[in-house]
Amino acid sequence: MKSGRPELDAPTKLVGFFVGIAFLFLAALFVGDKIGPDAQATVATPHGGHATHDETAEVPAGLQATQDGYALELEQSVVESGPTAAVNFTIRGPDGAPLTNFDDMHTKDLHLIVVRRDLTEFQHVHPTRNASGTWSTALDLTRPGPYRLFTDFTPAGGENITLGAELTVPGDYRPQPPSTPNVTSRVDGYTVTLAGAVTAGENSIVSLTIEQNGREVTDLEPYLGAYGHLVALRADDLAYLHVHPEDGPPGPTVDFGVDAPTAGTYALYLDFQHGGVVHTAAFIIEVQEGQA
Ligand SMILES: [Cu+2]
Repeated sequence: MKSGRPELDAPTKLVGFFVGIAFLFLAALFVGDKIGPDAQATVATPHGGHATHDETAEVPAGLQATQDGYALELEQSVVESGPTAAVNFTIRGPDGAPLTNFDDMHTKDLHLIVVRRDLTEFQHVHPTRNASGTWSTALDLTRPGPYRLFTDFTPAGGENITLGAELTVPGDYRPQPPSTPNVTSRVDGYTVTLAGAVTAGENSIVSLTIEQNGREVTDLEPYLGAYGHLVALRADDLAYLHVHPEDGPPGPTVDFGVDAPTAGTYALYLDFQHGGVVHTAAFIIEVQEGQA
């Protein structure tokens, strides 16, 4: 005669085992259902907030040499210092062939923006493309150092895209200390004043007022289809922002819509044409945190 706790017979143990497995399986399904899609849908942003998956998928422009099947290939990533340094590159399309069909953007097929890493050199040029799809230009690379090149273009029938690539000019590089914010820029006898706060995550309007010898300039000449062209870069990583010129008179004030993805320090470069010459005014601004 047995005493104490009765032992289960073998079939009962087996049933218990299968019930247990089934329970674990269901529990796993339940947990997976709870954390799976939600965990994917919510991704932490660099500043600790949360955004939907779709929003974080939109990486700022200019940080990649390859994006959406398009690739920027520099013929040389090291170029000797000089005032008219030859730079050649190719944009390859999703089929791997050099891209030769572009949609006109601000009157050009492609805009090449060149900055030195310490933000003290800026060039905006329009290279020429040969029949095989190779783009060529001459850059003023007198000052050695690391440079970033941005190609801003729209494939025919496609979306605007900005690819970025690194270029090094060997030599004695003495990076300038980070600039402090400035809303006044003096260039070639002009004084350009920036007004308007930029808020992260919003389309913010900045107004640039141009004076020459203390008098407001009201006869700006069209440049790239507007009375000015503005480039905005995030100082930390040289992310390239979307900037849209607003319609307005030929001075003294030109407005732009700026989309800054995050708070922090940004460099702004305004190209404007007056007296048949293109001038560039440079600014450093602090973008403020948006409403979460
Ligand atoms: Cu351009």
